[in-house]
Amino acid sequence: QEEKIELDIRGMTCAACSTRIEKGLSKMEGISQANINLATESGTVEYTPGVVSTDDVIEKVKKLGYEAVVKQ
Ligand code: 9UX
Repeated sequence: QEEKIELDIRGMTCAACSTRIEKGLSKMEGISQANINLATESGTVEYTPGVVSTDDVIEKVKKLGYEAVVKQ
């Protein structure tokens, strides 16, 4: 069963940044969809718990050079 999380993302400065994050996340096992919005500095990620965790998602965004926080 997939779940969806909403993220706040800081550090994006051009439209290619959001595309970079989307592509990087989409490549991960357990992630079916990633939509990142530069203008609102946020995004949604659909994932399968047990295959990938929210911590994995945040870590990946950090490795790409941005900061992500799960919206509560
Ligand atoms: Mo645009 Mo973002 O050149 O890392 S891709 S600043």
